[in-house]
Amino acid sequence: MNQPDGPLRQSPAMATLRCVSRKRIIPFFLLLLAACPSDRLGQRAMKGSPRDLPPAMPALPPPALTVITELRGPESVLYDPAQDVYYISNLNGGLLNADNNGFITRVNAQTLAVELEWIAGGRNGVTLDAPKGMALVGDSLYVSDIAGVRKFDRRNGSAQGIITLPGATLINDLTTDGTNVYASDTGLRTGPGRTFIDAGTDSIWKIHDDRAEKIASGHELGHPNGLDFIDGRLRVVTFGGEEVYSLDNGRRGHEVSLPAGELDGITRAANGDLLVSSWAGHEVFRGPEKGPFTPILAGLNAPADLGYDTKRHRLLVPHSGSNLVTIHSVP
Ligand SMILES: [Ca+2]
Ligand SMILES: [Ca+2]
Repeated sequence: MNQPDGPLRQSPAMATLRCVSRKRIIPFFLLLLAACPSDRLGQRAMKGSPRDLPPAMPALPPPALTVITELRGPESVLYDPAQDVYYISNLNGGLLNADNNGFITRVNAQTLAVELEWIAGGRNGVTLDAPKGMALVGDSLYVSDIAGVRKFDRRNGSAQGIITLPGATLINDLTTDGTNVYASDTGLRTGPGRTFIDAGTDSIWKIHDDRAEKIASGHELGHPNGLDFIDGRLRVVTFGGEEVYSLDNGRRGHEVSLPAGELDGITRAANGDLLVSSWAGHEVFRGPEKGPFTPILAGLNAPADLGYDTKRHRLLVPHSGSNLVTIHSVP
């Protein structure tokens, strides 16, 4: 989800990102250099080799390989392995504004060339207001858009229609089991300033053959946000809490708590660890399915729906409050 533009938190990493973000793509070696604090470099020089570092030294967070700028409220990043591209959904305005100015950015995963408005509301017969979560099934890219899910041709971006979810307020994330698409309704409206108001519509939907069916509802869902389908079970993260739970027969099943809440995105690393973003913690956490979770990135401004490049083992992080996507090597 997106916040209005505001000052970046002054973590060293984010200050670095901002000061070098003139171009849309930043050569990764600059960020690698900038991400190594000078005292750390000095310590290595004094000791002679990294092998001599004290064993208790905490691991460095993964530096950004690349920063993509000029985005507008990036909510979600999705890797398409068939075409080897990243899609980035851009709200371009409020979470619930029907302004037809949302757009989808496409990034070549090999060259990192950016096509900023690959799909754009108001062009080529496309309507797109506030795009958020995305999923791929067959030749289609599904994109959540306030109270509906729009379909586009994943190869050329042409519009393929909309699936409405009656009574939904804030359709947020999408995922798929390969056949069906699942959608979360976070059940929130935006209030004054940066607040949210309970809309009472928390729910999980299943879309099959372009028809939507509500498979869970109620406040017990905890304002569901990010979704992922793992080992035959749907996993849900709560924006209203600190939990990741499995949805079993429409109810919360096994769950695990994280160190901070307002959870948004969920994806998996190459070894199966879960990667979860937290607005309240300004962090991305990593951990095995049963926990514990530890932060691997910090100082993030509204980190939203994470993506993962399964070919290159890269974590794709939308900083929705800072109009950036950063890409990190996370094996
Ligand atoms: Ca918009
Ligand atoms: Ca989300």
